[in-house]
Amino acid sequence: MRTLAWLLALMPMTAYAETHDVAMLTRSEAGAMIYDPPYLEIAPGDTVRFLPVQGGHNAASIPEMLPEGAERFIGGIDEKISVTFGIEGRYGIKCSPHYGMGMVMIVDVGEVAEAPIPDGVPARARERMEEFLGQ
Ligand SMILES: [Cu+2]
Repeated sequence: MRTLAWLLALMPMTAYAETHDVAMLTRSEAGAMIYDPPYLEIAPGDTVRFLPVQGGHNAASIPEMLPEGAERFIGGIDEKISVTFGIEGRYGIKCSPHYGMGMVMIVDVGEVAEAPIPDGVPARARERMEEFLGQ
């Protein structure tokens, strides 16, 4: 018990927020027009950096896949943006020019209740989301 108390005393008091990198790609082994990785599970307070590794893409929140109280975001084409996800829930993210081609990703922050993909999501984007989510 004494040893355990000593070890606990050495541990930092706060958990540090993590940063996750996502590459925006035109083509790769995993397919065309993708975010790599296309799906992340992160903790509230973590940050995701969207990196324009190949040209012509951006990262924008999908309005109908934004938890209540969370702020919308939209990066410019070829802009590297960092987004800190403070509010729990499921976030849909799209590349504005390639949304219809299925260039989307999902970020699940904290505890996420299973929910259907909203009707407004284009068919190819929906298919890809179902793939990531294993639905
Ligand atoms: Cu794109």
